[in-house]
Amino acid sequence: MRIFSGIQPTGAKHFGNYSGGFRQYAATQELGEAFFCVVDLHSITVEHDPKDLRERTLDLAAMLFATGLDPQRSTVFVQSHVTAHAESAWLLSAVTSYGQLGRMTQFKEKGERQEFVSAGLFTYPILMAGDILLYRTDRVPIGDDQRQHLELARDIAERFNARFGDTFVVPEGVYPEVGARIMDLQEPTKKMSTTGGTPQGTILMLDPPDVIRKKVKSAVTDSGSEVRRGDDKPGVTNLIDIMTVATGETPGAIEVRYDSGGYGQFKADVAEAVVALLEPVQERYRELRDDPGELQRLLRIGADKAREVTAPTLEAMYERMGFVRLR
Ligand code: AQP
Repeated sequence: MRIFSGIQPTGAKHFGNYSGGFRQYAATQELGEAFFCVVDLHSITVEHDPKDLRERTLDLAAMLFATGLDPQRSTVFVQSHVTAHAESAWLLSAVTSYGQLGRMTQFKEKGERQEFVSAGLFTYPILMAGDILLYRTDRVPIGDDQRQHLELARDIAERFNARFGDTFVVPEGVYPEVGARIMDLQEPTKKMSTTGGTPQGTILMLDPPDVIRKKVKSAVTDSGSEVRRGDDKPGVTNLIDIMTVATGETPGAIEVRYDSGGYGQFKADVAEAVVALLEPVQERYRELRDDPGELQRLLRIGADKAREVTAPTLEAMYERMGFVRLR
């Protein structure tokens, strides 16, 4: 079984990315042949600083290993090192509907927040479809916010297969049972996010313990004092989900434990659970981030493997679409 997922080197990564991304990557790498990609080409769809992109790309690569990706098991690489990604996006644009792209929620939401809305922000899901389809991917571990883009990738695969012959596997999304959408601590009806969230409501992967404690302590909770999940309790539901992600306990077990205890102790324990999870990750991250030679070495191995695997798929796309190939 083939597994693929990508993560953007935009901004500082947060606990939502951990829940829908990093931890799922580490878990799914056990299930088959896994590819995880730092999707730097996606990061230029909103305004970016070149120096920042360079640093963030290496930061994120280090974070992928620090959160448990094993270079012996998984192929970890940077998207722009494998030119098949950009090429496939152009070819797939021929089988992508303009109307469907315009209905993408992320485009609408991010577009509203930008002064300059780039064409890349609009065509981004085609690049993402190429990322996934090039690997003939069976499973894509992602968070709930990427569901619509994955559906689009499936439509693109089906349309290409129908028009040009069976080329792509139609991939399935893998979403966590709990924590597929971690919410902003200050605005628990909005997802925790790099570009759209509140700074105080976003737990960063590299936040020091005291900052994490402060953010969790000041999280917005709901009226009443029961610790239980429910549509009427978005703030508490989110904190229970965060604790579930951090400890591996079930939400039910957490509800029972804090049954009538009020929010104070509960919040303090959620914060400690997150600190206990992230402290060792931060330590491994620093070690690797301080060793750029080793990072380069690992990323080169990943890029070589990714090029090798994607070359036949890209070649089949060109062939089937009617391009003359040099022999
Ligand atoms: N709040 C979230 N809860 C659960 N999963 C989430 N993901 C993102 N936010 C949450 C998942 O993290 C993975 C990597 O995301 P990304 O960095 O590639 O892209 P993104 O979805 O654009 O991330 P952000 O940080 O939320 O940025 P904004 O809001 O600016 O777009 C993906 O699998 C994603 O589902």
